[in-house]
Amino acid sequence: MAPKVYISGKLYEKADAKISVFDHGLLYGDGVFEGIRAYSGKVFRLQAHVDRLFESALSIHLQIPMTRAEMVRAVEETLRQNGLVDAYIRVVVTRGAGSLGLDPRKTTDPQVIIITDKISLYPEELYENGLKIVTAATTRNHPNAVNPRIKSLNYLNNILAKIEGSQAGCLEALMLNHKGEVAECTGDNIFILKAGRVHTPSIDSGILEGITRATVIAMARESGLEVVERTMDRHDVYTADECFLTGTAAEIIPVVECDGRVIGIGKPGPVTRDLRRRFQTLVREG
Ligand code: PXG
Repeated sequence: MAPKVYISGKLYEKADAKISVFDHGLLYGDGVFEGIRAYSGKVFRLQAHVDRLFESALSIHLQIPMTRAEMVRAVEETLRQNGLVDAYIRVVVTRGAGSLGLDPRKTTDPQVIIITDKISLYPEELYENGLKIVTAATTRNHPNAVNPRIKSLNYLNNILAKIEGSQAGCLEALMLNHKGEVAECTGDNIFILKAGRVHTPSIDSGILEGITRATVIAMARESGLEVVERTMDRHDVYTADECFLTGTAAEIIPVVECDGRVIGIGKPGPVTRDLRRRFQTLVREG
Protein backbone atom coordinates (compact mmCIF):
# COMPACT_ATOMS: atom_id res chain seq x y z
CA MET A 1 0.00 0.00 0.00
CA ALA A 2 1.36 3.42 -0.94
CA PRO A 3 1.95 5.56 2.14
CA LYS A 4 -0.57 8.28 2.78
CA VAL A 5 0.13 11.51 4.58
CA TYR A 6 -2.52 13.42 6.49
CA ILE A 7 -2.58 17.15 5.88
CA SER A 8 -5.31 19.21 7.53
CA GLY A 9 -8.15 16.75 7.19
CA LYS A 10 -7.21 14.91 3.99
CA LEU A 11 -4.95 12.02 3.07
CA TYR A 12 -2.47 12.48 0.24
CA GLU A 13 -0.14 10.16 -1.62
CA LYS A 14 3.42 10.73 -0.43
CA ALA A 15 4.37 12.48 -3.70
CA ASP A 16 1.40 14.84 -3.40
CA ALA A 17 1.84 15.63 0.29
CA LYS A 18 2.99 19.23 0.05
CA ILE A 19 2.58 22.48 1.89
CA SER A 20 3.27 26.09 0.92
CA VAL A 21 6.81 27.51 0.78
CA PHE A 22 5.25 30.52 2.51
CA ASP A 23 4.38 28.43 5.57
CA HIS A 24 6.05 29.96 8.60
CA GLY A 25 6.88 26.44 9.75
CA LEU A 26 9.40 26.41 6.92
CA LEU A 27 10.32 30.08 6.87
CA TYR A 28 10.91 30.45 10.61
CA GLY A 29 10.61 27.03 12.23
CA ASP A 30 7.37 28.42 13.60
CA GLY A 31 5.42 25.38 14.76
CA VAL A 32 5.45 22.36 17.03
CA PHE A 33 5.76 18.61 16.62
CA GLU A 34 5.62 15.20 18.26
CA GLY A 35 7.38 11.90 17.59
CA ILE A 36 5.21 8.96 18.60
CA ARG A 37 5.36 5.18 18.26
CA ALA A 38 2.85 2.45 17.73
CA TYR A 39 3.54 -1.08 18.93
CA SER A 40 1.44 -3.97 17.60
CA GLY A 41 -1.21 -1.56 16.36
CA LYS A 42 -1.53 0.37 19.63
CA VAL A 43 -0.19 3.91 19.86
CA PHE A 44 1.99 4.22 22.95
CA ARG A 45 0.99 7.06 25.32
CA LEU A 46 -0.98 8.81 22.57
CA GLN A 47 -2.90 11.03 24.97
CA ALA A 48 0.32 12.19 26.65
CA HIS A 49 1.84 13.08 23.27
CA VAL A 50 -1.29 14.95 22.18
CA ASP A 51 -1.36 16.81 25.50
CA ARG A 52 2.29 17.80 25.12
CA LEU A 53 1.66 18.93 21.52
CA PHE A 54 -1.22 21.16 22.62
CA GLU A 55 0.82 22.56 25.51
CA SER A 56 3.75 23.31 23.17
CA ALA A 57 1.29 25.06 20.83
CA LEU A 58 -0.28 27.04 23.67
CA SER A 59 3.15 28.18 24.79
CA ILE A 60 4.04 29.54 21.33
CA HIS A 61 0.59 31.12 21.01
CA LEU A 62 -0.52 28.76 18.24
CA GLN A 63 -4.11 27.64 18.07
CA ILE A 64 -4.34 24.09 16.73
CA PRO A 65 -7.43 24.01 14.50
CA MET A 66 -8.89 20.85 16.06
CA THR A 67 -9.62 19.43 19.48
CA ARG A 68 -7.36 16.99 21.35
CA ALA A 69 -9.93 14.23 20.79
CA GLU A 70 -9.98 14.97 17.05
CA MET A 71 -6.18 14.84 17.01
CA VAL A 72 -6.21 11.44 18.72
CA ARG A 73 -8.68 10.14 16.13
CA ALA A 74 -6.69 11.65 13.22
CA VAL A 75 -3.51 9.89 14.36
CA GLU A 76 -5.26 6.55 14.79
CA GLU A 77 -7.09 6.84 11.48
CA THR A 78 -3.91 7.78 9.55
CA LEU A 79 -2.16 4.79 11.04
CA ARG A 80 -5.05 2.51 10.10
CA GLN A 81 -5.22 3.87 6.53
CA ASN A 82 -1.52 3.10 6.18
CA GLY A 83 -1.93 -0.44 7.44
CA LEU A 84 0.90 -0.06 9.94
CA VAL A 85 1.11 -1.86 13.27
CA ASP A 86 4.66 -1.07 14.39
CA ALA A 87 5.20 2.49 13.33
CA TYR A 88 6.79 5.83 13.86
CA ILE A 89 4.35 8.74 13.78
CA ARG A 90 5.35 12.35 13.25
CA VAL A 91 2.73 14.98 14.02
CA VAL A 92 3.60 18.51 12.90
CA VAL A 93 1.58 21.67 13.37
CA THR A 94 2.83 24.71 11.47
CA ARG A 95 1.84 28.33 11.87
CA GLY A 96 0.53 28.27 8.29
CA ALA A 97 1.23 30.26 5.14
CA GLY A 98 1.57 34.01 5.29
CA SER A 99 3.53 36.91 3.92
CA LEU A 100 7.24 37.25 4.55
CA GLY A 101 7.84 38.72 7.98
CA LEU A 102 7.90 37.21 11.42
CA ASP A 103 4.50 38.36 12.59
CA PRO A 104 2.24 35.33 13.05
CA ARG A 105 -0.77 37.61 12.52
CA LYS A 106 0.28 37.67 8.86
CA THR A 107 -0.42 33.94 8.58
CA THR A 108 -3.65 32.04 8.11
CA ASP A 109 -4.58 28.39 8.49
CA PRO A 110 -2.15 26.43 10.68
CA GLN A 111 -1.43 23.11 8.98
CA VAL A 112 -1.71 19.77 10.75
CA ILE A 113 0.52 17.09 9.22
CA ILE A 114 0.63 13.43 10.25
CA ILE A 115 3.30 11.22 8.72
CA THR A 116 3.48 7.54 9.54
CA ASP A 117 6.41 5.37 8.65
CA LYS A 118 8.12 2.13 9.51
CA ILE A 119 10.21 2.58 12.59
CA SER A 120 13.95 2.76 11.94
CA LEU A 121 15.66 1.39 15.00
CA TYR A 122 19.11 1.93 16.40
CA PRO A 123 21.29 -1.10 15.58
CA GLU A 124 20.77 -3.94 18.09
CA GLU A 125 24.52 -3.91 18.71
CA LEU A 126 24.18 -0.57 20.54
CA TYR A 127 21.69 -2.03 23.00
CA GLU A 128 24.03 -4.95 23.62
CA ASN A 129 27.22 -2.94 24.00
CA GLY A 130 26.06 0.59 24.81
CA LEU A 131 26.58 4.02 23.32
CA LYS A 132 29.47 6.41 23.64
CA ILE A 133 28.54 10.05 24.03
CA VAL A 134 30.40 13.36 24.25
CA THR A 135 29.44 16.70 25.74
CA ALA A 136 28.53 19.26 23.10
CA ALA A 137 29.79 22.83 23.37
CA THR A 138 26.38 24.03 22.17
CA THR A 139 24.22 24.47 25.27
CA ARG A 140 20.55 23.57 25.56
CA ASN A 141 18.17 26.46 24.99
CA HIS A 142 17.91 28.89 27.85
CA PRO A 143 14.41 28.52 29.34
CA ASN A 144 13.80 32.22 28.71
CA ALA A 145 14.51 31.72 25.01
CA VAL A 146 12.56 28.92 23.30
CA ASN A 147 11.83 26.89 26.42
CA PRO A 148 13.19 23.32 26.15
CA ARG A 149 9.78 22.10 27.35
CA ILE A 150 8.36 23.22 24.00
CA LYS A 151 8.83 20.65 21.25
CA SER A 152 9.16 23.33 18.61
CA LEU A 153 9.99 22.97 14.93
CA ASN A 154 13.15 24.93 15.60
CA TYR A 155 15.58 22.18 16.59
CA LEU A 156 18.66 23.85 15.20
CA ASN A 157 20.29 24.18 18.60
CA ASN A 158 20.04 20.42 19.13
CA ILE A 159 21.08 19.75 15.55
CA LEU A 160 24.28 21.72 16.14
CA ALA A 161 24.98 19.59 19.21
CA LYS A 162 24.17 16.45 17.20
CA ILE A 163 26.73 17.49 14.57
CA GLU A 164 29.33 17.89 17.31
CA GLY A 165 28.49 14.37 18.46
CA SER A 166 28.73 12.94 14.95
CA GLN A 167 32.06 14.62 14.38
CA ALA A 168 33.34 12.93 17.52
CA GLY A 169 32.02 9.59 16.23
CA CYS A 170 29.04 9.48 18.61
CA LEU A 171 25.37 8.94 17.81
CA GLU A 172 24.22 11.12 20.71
CA ALA A 173 25.67 14.18 22.42
CA LEU A 174 25.18 15.40 25.97
CA MET A 175 23.87 18.94 26.30
CA LEU A 176 24.42 21.12 29.36
CA ASN A 177 22.15 23.97 30.33
CA HIS A 178 23.22 27.61 30.47
CA LYS A 179 24.51 27.02 34.03
CA GLY A 180 26.72 24.13 32.91
CA GLU A 181 24.50 21.49 34.52
CA VAL A 182 23.55 18.27 32.74
CA ALA A 183 20.32 18.77 30.81
CA GLU A 184 19.72 15.98 28.30
CA CYS A 185 20.93 14.62 24.98
CA THR A 186 19.88 16.03 21.58
CA GLY A 187 16.83 13.78 21.29
CA ASP A 188 16.86 11.72 24.48
CA ASN A 189 16.67 12.24 28.24
CA ILE A 190 19.52 10.99 30.44
CA PHE A 191 19.50 8.84 33.59
CA ILE A 192 22.24 7.46 35.80
CA LEU A 193 22.35 4.79 38.45
CA LYS A 194 24.48 5.53 41.51
CA ALA A 195 24.62 3.45 44.69
CA GLY A 196 21.37 1.68 43.83
CA ARG A 197 19.39 4.86 43.13
CA VAL A 198 18.25 6.22 39.80
CA HIS A 199 19.00 9.91 39.17
CA THR A 200 17.84 12.14 36.32
CA PRO A 201 17.96 15.91 35.75
CA SER A 202 14.83 17.66 37.02
CA ILE A 203 12.57 19.58 34.64
CA ASP A 204 14.01 22.86 35.89
CA SER A 205 17.39 21.74 34.54
CA GLY A 206 15.93 22.94 31.21
CA ILE A 207 14.83 19.76 29.44
CA LEU A 208 12.02 18.33 27.39
CA GLU A 209 9.64 16.47 29.69
CA GLY A 210 10.12 13.20 27.89
CA ILE A 211 7.20 10.80 27.82
CA THR A 212 9.59 7.86 27.90
CA ARG A 213 11.32 9.58 30.83
CA ALA A 214 8.04 9.77 32.76
CA THR A 215 7.26 6.15 31.90
CA VAL A 216 10.68 4.98 33.05
CA ILE A 217 10.50 6.96 36.31
CA ALA A 218 7.12 5.36 37.11
CA MET A 219 8.31 1.91 36.05
CA ALA A 220 11.52 2.14 38.10
CA ARG A 221 9.57 3.23 41.19
CA GLU A 222 7.10 0.39 40.72
CA SER A 223 10.00 -2.04 40.61
CA GLY A 224 11.14 -0.73 44.01
CA LEU A 225 13.93 1.61 42.87
CA GLU A 226 14.28 5.06 44.32
CA VAL A 227 14.29 7.77 41.62
CA VAL A 228 15.71 11.22 42.32
CA GLU A 229 15.06 14.18 40.01
CA ARG A 230 17.78 16.73 40.71
CA THR A 231 20.50 18.99 39.40
CA MET A 232 23.33 16.94 37.92
CA ASP A 233 26.78 17.78 36.63
CA ARG A 234 29.15 15.92 34.37
CA HIS A 235 31.01 14.47 37.32
CA ASP A 236 27.78 12.61 38.22
CA VAL A 237 27.75 11.08 34.74
CA TYR A 238 31.45 10.17 34.71
CA THR A 239 31.25 8.49 38.11
CA ALA A 240 27.90 6.73 37.64
CA ASP A 241 27.55 2.97 38.07
CA GLU A 242 25.29 2.86 35.02
CA CYS A 243 23.92 5.37 32.54
CA PHE A 244 21.15 5.19 29.97
CA LEU A 245 19.10 7.42 27.67
CA THR A 246 15.36 7.38 27.11
CA GLY A 247 13.32 8.51 24.12
CA THR A 248 10.51 7.48 21.83
CA ALA A 249 12.89 6.26 19.15
CA ALA A 250 15.63 4.84 21.39
CA GLU A 251 13.36 3.48 24.16
CA ILE A 252 16.04 2.75 26.79
CA ILE A 253 19.59 2.66 25.49
CA PRO A 254 22.68 2.09 27.65
CA VAL A 255 25.58 4.59 27.68
CA VAL A 256 29.01 3.16 28.50
CA GLU A 257 31.31 6.09 27.88
CA CYS A 258 31.07 9.88 28.20
CA ASP A 259 33.85 12.24 27.08
CA GLY A 260 36.28 9.32 27.03
CA ARG A 261 35.48 8.28 30.63
CA VAL A 262 34.32 4.69 30.93
CA ILE A 263 31.07 4.50 32.91
CA GLY A 264 30.83 1.68 35.45
CA ILE A 265 32.26 -1.51 34.00
CA GLY A 266 32.01 -0.20 30.44
CA LYS A 267 29.11 -2.50 29.62
CA PRO A 268 25.34 -2.11 29.96
CA GLY A 269 24.57 -2.68 33.64
CA PRO A 270 22.00 -4.98 35.23
CA VAL A 271 19.54 -2.24 36.24
CA THR A 272 19.54 -0.75 32.73
CA ARG A 273 18.99 -4.19 31.24
CA ASP A 274 16.19 -4.98 33.65
CA LEU A 275 14.44 -1.65 32.97
CA ARG A 276 14.78 -2.24 29.26
CA ARG A 277 13.13 -5.67 29.57
CA ARG A 278 10.31 -4.19 31.65
CA PHE A 279 9.84 -1.37 29.15
CA GLN A 280 9.54 -3.79 26.25
CA THR A 281 6.87 -5.73 28.10
CA LEU A 282 5.04 -2.51 28.94
CA VAL A 283 4.88 -1.16 25.38
CA ARG A 284 3.48 -4.44 24.14
CA GLU A 285 0.97 -4.85 26.91
CA GLY A 286 -0.09 -1.20 27.27
N1 PXG B 1 14.75 15.30 24.70
C1 PXG B 1 14.61 15.88 23.51
C2 PXG B 1 15.30 17.14 23.23
C3 PXG B 1 13.78 15.27 22.55
O1 PXG B 1 13.62 15.84 21.37
C4 PXG B 1 13.34 13.49 24.12
C5 PXG B 1 14.14 14.15 25.03
C6 PXG B 1 12.66 12.23 24.53
O2 PXG B 1 11.27 12.49 24.70
P1 PXG B 1 10.18 11.35 24.49
O3 PXG B 1 8.91 12.03 24.80
O4 PXG B 1 10.28 10.88 23.06
O5 PXG B 1 10.51 10.29 25.46
C7 PXG B 1 13.15 14.06 22.86
C8 PXG B 1 12.28 13.38 21.86
C9 PXG B 1 13.78 12.32 16.05
C10 PXG B 1 12.95 12.21 17.26
O6 PXG B 1 13.22 12.28 14.95
C11 PXG B 1 13.31 12.85 18.42
C12 PXG B 1 12.49 12.75 19.52
C13 PXG B 1 11.36 12.04 19.49
C14 PXG B 1 11.02 11.41 18.33
C15 PXG B 1 11.82 11.49 17.20
O7 PXG B 1 15.01 12.41 16.19
N2 PXG B 1 12.90 13.40 20.61
